[in-house]
Amino acid sequence: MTRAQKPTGYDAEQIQVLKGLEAVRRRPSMYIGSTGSRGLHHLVYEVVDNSVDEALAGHCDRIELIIHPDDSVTVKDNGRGIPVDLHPTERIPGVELALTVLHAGGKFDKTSYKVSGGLHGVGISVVNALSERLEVCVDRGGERHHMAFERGETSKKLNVTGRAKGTGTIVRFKPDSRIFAETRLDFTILANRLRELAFLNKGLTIELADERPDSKRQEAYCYRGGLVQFVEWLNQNRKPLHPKPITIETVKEDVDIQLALQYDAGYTENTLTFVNNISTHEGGTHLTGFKAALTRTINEYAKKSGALKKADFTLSGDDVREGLTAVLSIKLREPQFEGQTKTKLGNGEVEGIVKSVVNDLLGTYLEEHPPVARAIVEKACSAALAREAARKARELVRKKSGLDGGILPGKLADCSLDDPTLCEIYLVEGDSAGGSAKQGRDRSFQAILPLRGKILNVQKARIDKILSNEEIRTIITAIGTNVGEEFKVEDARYHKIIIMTDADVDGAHIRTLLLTFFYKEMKQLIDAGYIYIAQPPLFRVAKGKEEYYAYDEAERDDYVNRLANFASPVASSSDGEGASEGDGRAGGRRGVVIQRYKGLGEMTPGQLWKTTMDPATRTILKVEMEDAFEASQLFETLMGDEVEPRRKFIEEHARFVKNLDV
Ligand code: 0RA
Repeated sequence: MTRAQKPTGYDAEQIQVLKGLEAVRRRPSMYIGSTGSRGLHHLVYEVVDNSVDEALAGHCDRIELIIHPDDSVTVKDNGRGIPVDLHPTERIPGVELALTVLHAGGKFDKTSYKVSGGLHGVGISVVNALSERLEVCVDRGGERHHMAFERGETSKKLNVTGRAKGTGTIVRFKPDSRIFAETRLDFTILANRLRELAFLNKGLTIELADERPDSKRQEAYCYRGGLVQFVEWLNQNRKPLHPKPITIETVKEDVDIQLALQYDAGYTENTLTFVNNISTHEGGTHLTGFKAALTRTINEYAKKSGALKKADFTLSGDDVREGLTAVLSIKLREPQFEGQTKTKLGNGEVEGIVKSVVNDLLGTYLEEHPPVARAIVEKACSAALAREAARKARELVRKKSGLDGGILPGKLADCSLDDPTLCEIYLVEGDSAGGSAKQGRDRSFQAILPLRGKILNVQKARIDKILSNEEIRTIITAIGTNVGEEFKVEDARYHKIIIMTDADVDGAHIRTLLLTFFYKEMKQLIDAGYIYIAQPPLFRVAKGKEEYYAYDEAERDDYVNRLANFASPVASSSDGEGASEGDGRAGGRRGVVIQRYKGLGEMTPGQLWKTTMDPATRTILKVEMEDAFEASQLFETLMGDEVEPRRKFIEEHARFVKNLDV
């Protein structure tokens, strides 16, 4: 709307206002993304962001949140307070303007770092429009001012309710249950974002109190160390290569740049980037500049220090980011957000600015800290060597594979059919179980590959090491797809790859390792639904010629009771071993025999077929990868240095396999 058309009377102004907020109520998703949980929490972020803007402008160092029992939220800050005087051209109080006019937030103050675009920064009026009720208190000029709204419409005009000591703003709002299907806020979701904000804004105190009776709790975040503490927090479960994160803080051409980074002994990269406190998941020009500078600076140091003298290669970006945890947070005046989810920074000028700053300051840092620099360069060089070795190993696998005219592994008992859609391969733990499986199988469509326990050693290895492991190479060759860049899902020789391990800790270990390997190097096999886990029984319960196989203790006890002709139930001891057997086999109650299978090898070929391999009667679990992010987190746990989370994961292993009857 141009100036000339703009209505000038107060009433006309009000009509425009109501139209604006009505538009928000009619199509809330346009403004807050969704009316689900994300949108609901977004309302809180919107209000908090306004307080953080005050902090960024240097006028606020404390923000308090309260989640009330009625699902309303209070956000309180000690900033300057939203202006209460009449706006010179709009002729309504500033606070009313901010709460009733779309995008009015920036109209007062163009000097601070404000957000434009993205989901954030839509303005506090959107929160008002989507709240059953909203109340605002402003302490300013020695007075407390109050105003209230219902579904965006003024219910109590601005008035002075008393005296005020300092300055600040309190906003309390209750998300509208007519708009949001669920109005219950999640403490953890809010806590994570508020903690992140506290890391990103050094020295800012953020308190969160939950006053709902069923989830009463309180947390406070304040980090004097800012991003350094953020990186330390991210790295809490890792082994750092150098004791303190490297940090850069500067302002160049009006762009505030903060960076903290630390390397650990692992192989994964974890770089988080933010623009004006908003996470830029999709990266953008700031990330590009940072990566370019990191690669350049480390290569330069490596050359100067002589580490790369003999080697005739340069360190790649992947090499210098192996084991890196970094947080890059920049603030600038007019960010442009692009990409699918508007989380990619588009401002072209930022790339060069970040690049030159990181080049300069990281270069200086490395010069001044030779031990840290050496550790990083060494790490990157070893990553480069590993990458080269991995390439060669993959080549080797390719050359040895059937496709290149090579031979299939000698240990593989292949099936006779050629059609991969009909064929299955069992990866079987141990030679003895492998032998039973070979004898018990239907050789027309079932192939057997026995594995030895050795592969356990590669659990924490890099890919070149993994590929130098013979068992792994045998698996790859048998499956026929190759790995890494040469992987081709259409070359799979079997459309069911069934992991069959003992039901003990070693078995779980081997299964975990194989899944980790498939996840890292042959992910598409999981996507394609080709990976399965066999379900051998744990018990055989028999009386005379009648026999049953049980897959857990409860089932075992059922069968025992059935066979004992409904005699008194068999007592279960607390270790879960149940009935009366000693070392696995014993005469139970009234002639009932319970056999506990300690390993697959204890089953006869006939039993193995009947219980675990016959498609007509077996159960196999398909390995699913519904949520790649969560999966990678789980695998991170498995591959990481900490033992405890890994042990826990193995115990809860069933979480990422889904029951599927085939
Ligand atoms: C516009 C201008 C000024 C402050 C604010 C808005 C402001 C908004 C919110 C929202 C929550 N807390 C807030 N605190 C401040 C600056 C006014 C001045 O110059 O004093």
